[in-house]
Amino acid sequence: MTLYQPFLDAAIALMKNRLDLQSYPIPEGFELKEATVGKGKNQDEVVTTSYAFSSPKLRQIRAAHVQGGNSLQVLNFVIFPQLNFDLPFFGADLVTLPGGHLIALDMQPLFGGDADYQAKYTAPIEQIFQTHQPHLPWGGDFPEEAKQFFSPAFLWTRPKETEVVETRVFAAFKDYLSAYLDLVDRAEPVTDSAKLDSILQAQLRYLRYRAEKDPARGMFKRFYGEEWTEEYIHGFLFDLERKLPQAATIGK
Ligand code: DBV
Repeated sequence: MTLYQPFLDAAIALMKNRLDLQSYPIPEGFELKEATVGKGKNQDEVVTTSYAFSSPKLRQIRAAHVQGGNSLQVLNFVIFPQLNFDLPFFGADLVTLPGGHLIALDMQPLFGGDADYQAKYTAPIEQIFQTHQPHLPWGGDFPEEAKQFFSPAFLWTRPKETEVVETRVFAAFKDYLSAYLDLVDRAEPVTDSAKLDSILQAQLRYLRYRAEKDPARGMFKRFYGEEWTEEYIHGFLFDLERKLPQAATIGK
């Protein structure tokens, strides 16, 4: 069992329990992708598998799981709400590279600068953040321009020990996802057209940033080539623009 498989299994089990989960299409050629990397005894298979679902309030729930041996494991898991809800995104970037572990876990705000919004969506997870943060210290340097996309409950950490990932990070991941599903339960659809437009603009801002700055782009290009990588990023990982305008008609 690889490092992040239990995270993926737990997330899917929890969501099956709590959501009316439907399947979401994964473009052909992206469900499973393999490459052989390295030479001689450093040779390894890198396998990337993709998962996707939707629910009545959540437009796309998707995960990319990269498995390439002990020093290359990634689970990137993001939930994009329907455009008629002002819910934050659920964002988890769990990364293990030869240099160590890098963990980003958050409910990423649509309107990071808005105090009322932060109160509505960060206050409910403040307690969970306080529980986990002492064991998962701040991971340091962080792209300045990315800050607007994170909440005050952002867990950003670089654990030295794999055991910390297996225990503390795993616990935090399950707590954050469970708290997110509580927010989803309570969420009411937005009907005001100005508000709907601001949600659409905020989703596009987030999505364009992530697609443009995807830190995995270099890795994917090396493994699977440029064409596959760009199509994976824009056609699956961050697909909202491709899904417009249908996605924007929901609730209207
Ligand atoms: N990151 C993704 C996707 C990945 C992925 C879709 C499927 O958004 C993996 C794979 N993240 C990934 C990898 C690395 C990072 C790093 C492979 C290591 C890159 C490398 O060192 O070569 C949070 N992820 C990071 C970093 C941050 C994040 C801050 C360090 C980047 C750096 O050092 O430049 N998650 C990431 C992020 C946002 C987010 C920037 C912004 C909204 O949600």
